[in-house]
Amino acid sequence: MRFNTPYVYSPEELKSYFFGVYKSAEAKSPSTEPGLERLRRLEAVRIKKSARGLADALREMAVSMPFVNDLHPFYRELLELGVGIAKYKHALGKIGNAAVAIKSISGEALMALRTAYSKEQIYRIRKAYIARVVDLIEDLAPELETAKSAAAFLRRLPDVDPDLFTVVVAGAPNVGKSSLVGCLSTAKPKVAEYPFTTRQIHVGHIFVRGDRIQVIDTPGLLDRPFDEMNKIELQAVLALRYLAKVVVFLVDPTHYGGFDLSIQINIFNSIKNNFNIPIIIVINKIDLANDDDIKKAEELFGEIRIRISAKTCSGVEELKARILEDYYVPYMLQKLRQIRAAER
Ligand SMILES: Nc1nc2c(ncn2[C@@H]2O[C@H](COP(=O)(O)OP(=O)(O)OP(=O)(O)O)[C@@H](O)[C@H]2O)c(=O)[nH]1
Ligand SMILES: [Mg+2]
Repeated sequence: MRFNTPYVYSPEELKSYFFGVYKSAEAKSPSTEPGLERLRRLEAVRIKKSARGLADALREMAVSMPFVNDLHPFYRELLELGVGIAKYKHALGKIGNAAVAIKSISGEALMALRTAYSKEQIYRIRKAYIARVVDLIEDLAPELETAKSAAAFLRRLPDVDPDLFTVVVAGAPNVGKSSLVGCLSTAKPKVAEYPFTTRQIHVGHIFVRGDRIQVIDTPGLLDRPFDEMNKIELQAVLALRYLAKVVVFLVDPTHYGGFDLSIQINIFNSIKNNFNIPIIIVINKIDLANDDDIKKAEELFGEIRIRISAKTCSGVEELKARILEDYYVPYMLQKLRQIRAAER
């Protein structure tokens, strides 16, 4: 899902927009009208137009941002991680309320204007109106800042469709997850010889006759409890919790990746014990691993039937076939059965 977020103005931009509308407003009055009436009429038009313009801009910002309750839990939790839901709601609420407050400020000014009996009094009303509006805009600075960073954050989020059948590739850092996702799907994520290369979720697709399977590359997981994970690791956890229909757990049996098999098995056990999702264990870097490495990994992880090299993509076709035959097709058949049963 791609988020359309509005342009979020800074306090300075809002002020200059407000003054621009205020100054450009004109009022037609008959040439016979006395000066005081002419001034009153002009001032009333300026107040009305500037207040309406500002209120519309504020309301538009507040209502064009995604509503938290409409978000899929995956995106809701990402927003919680990246911005904080309470902070987000508070900011949009305050911006929306400011739109209402502008109307009452202008209403009061217009009321006072009606009974003003001198030019000086009209100038005082104008000054007080402008000062209150400027205060209100300046008071919104932290909330506008939050809304601006939330909009940027939402625009950067991966384009995930939570309804598609999804394969999540997970494992320790540097085991070859991004390389595998590159072999398996349309995505071409960044691959590098150092750990923590992938810092956010990346999405690719496998096209199967008229349908798509979503493949998700995740940041590497470390062997530690969920409550000690950083925001980057937690994105992998969210993909597992909300999107995965099957997990490809990638194991690096060599010493080159930098994460020992004892660490990798703990990460595997943590996924197995905390998520109720089928896991395919895949052993990677077989072009580099020696027989001893592979034997050790097999003993530790139990029956490993798929060995690949994500560097050359060898063995990946077999993995793809397993995903399709063992998980995707049964899942789709089950879904079809449910639809038929519901129609009966
Ligand atoms: N020889 C060999 N190298 C591999 C293989 N798979 C990945 N690599 C190398 O291992 C390094 C890490 O690969 P990535 O695909 O970036 O690993 P990752 O798991 O996505 O790493 P993070 O995103 O940092 O967690 C790169 O230098 C890859 O070229 C493989 O099958 N054989
Ligand atoms: Mg990676």
